[in-house]
Amino acid sequence: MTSSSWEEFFAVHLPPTDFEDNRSLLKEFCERHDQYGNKIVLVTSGGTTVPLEHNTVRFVDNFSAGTRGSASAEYFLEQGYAVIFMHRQKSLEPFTRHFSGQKLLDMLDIQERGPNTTITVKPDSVDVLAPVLLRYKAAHAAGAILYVSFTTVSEYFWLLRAACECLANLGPRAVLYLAAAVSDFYIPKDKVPTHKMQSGSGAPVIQLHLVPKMLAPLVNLWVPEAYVVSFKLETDENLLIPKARAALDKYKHKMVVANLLQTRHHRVILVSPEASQEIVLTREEVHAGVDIESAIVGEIVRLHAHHADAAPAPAPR
Ligand code: PAZ
Repeated sequence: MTSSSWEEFFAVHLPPTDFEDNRSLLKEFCERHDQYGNKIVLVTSGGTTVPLEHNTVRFVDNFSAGTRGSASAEYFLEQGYAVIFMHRQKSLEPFTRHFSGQKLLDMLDIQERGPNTTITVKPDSVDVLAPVLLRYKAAHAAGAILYVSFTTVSEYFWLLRAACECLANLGPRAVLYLAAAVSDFYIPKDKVPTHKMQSGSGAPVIQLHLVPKMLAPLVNLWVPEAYVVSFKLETDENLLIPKARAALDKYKHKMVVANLLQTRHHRVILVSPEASQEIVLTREEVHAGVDIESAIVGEIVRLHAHHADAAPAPAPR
C-alpha cells in the first residue's frame, strides 16, 4: 500500500461543491464567538466513506453511528462551549438522537375534527420531550451550535482543515474532539472509475492506499495552541493502550480517548502524556440510560481549563 503526503492529498482531491458555503459559515461562527471570548469545540462524528466509483453506487464505509459525537456535543453545550458539530450526513445529531426511529411519532396524538387537525404531545411524553426541546431551543436561540456535514473521507479532510483555519485565532480556547471514525485507506481520484463497475468485466481488483495522517499538520501547523483530543478505536484489547500511547508520542497532542468496539458505550480510557484514567459505567447506570459522554466531556472540560489558564496571554491583534 502506498501513501501520499497531506499536501498532495489536498492538491489532488478538489474541495466539495458546498465547500465555500461551509467555509463562510465556519468563519462567521468562529469570529462571533471569538469576539465574546467564548470557548469553541469542534466535535467530529460519524464515519467517512471511500467511494468506489465517481458516480457512486458503492463505497467502503467506516463504522460509527454518531452516538459518541452527538451526545458529547450536548454535554459541551451544557458546559458553556460553542459547538461546531461536524458530522456524517444522516448520522445521529444532538437532541434529535433521543427520538430516533419511530420514537417521536409515538409521542404524538392526532385528532381530526372536520377541517381542523390538532396534533398534541401525549401527556406521559411531555416529561421526556420538554427538557430536550428546551435545551435544543436554547442552543439554537443563542447561536451556540453550527452543523456541517461530510460523507466521503476527502470531504471530511477539507472541512477539518477549514474549521481549523477558523479556530486557530482562538488559540488555547479551542478544543478539537475528533470522535469521527475516519478511514485509514482510500482510492486515489485517478484510480476511481467514473461509472458503476460492471460485474460482466469480472471480479474487480481494488488497491487501497494509505490516507495521510492529518493529525500531524493539524497539531503542528493548523491549530498549534488548541487542546486536541483524538480517539482510538480497536477491537483487540492488547493493542488499545500501546496504540493510544504511540499516537501521543508521535503527534504530541493532549489526549487520546481509547475504546474497544465491543464496550465503547460503557468503558473508555482517557490517555494523556502524564496519566491514564478509566471511565466505566456500572450496570445500573447503563440501565438508567446514563451517557458515558457526560463523564468524558466533564474531564476534558476540566483539563482544558488548566490548558487555557496556563497559556501565555494572547498578543494584541
Ligand atoms: O459513533 P459511535 O458512538 O457508534 O462510535 C464512536 C467511535 C467508536 C467511532 C469513537 O469513539 C472513536 O473511537 N472514534 C475514532 C475511531 C478511529 O479510531 O478511527
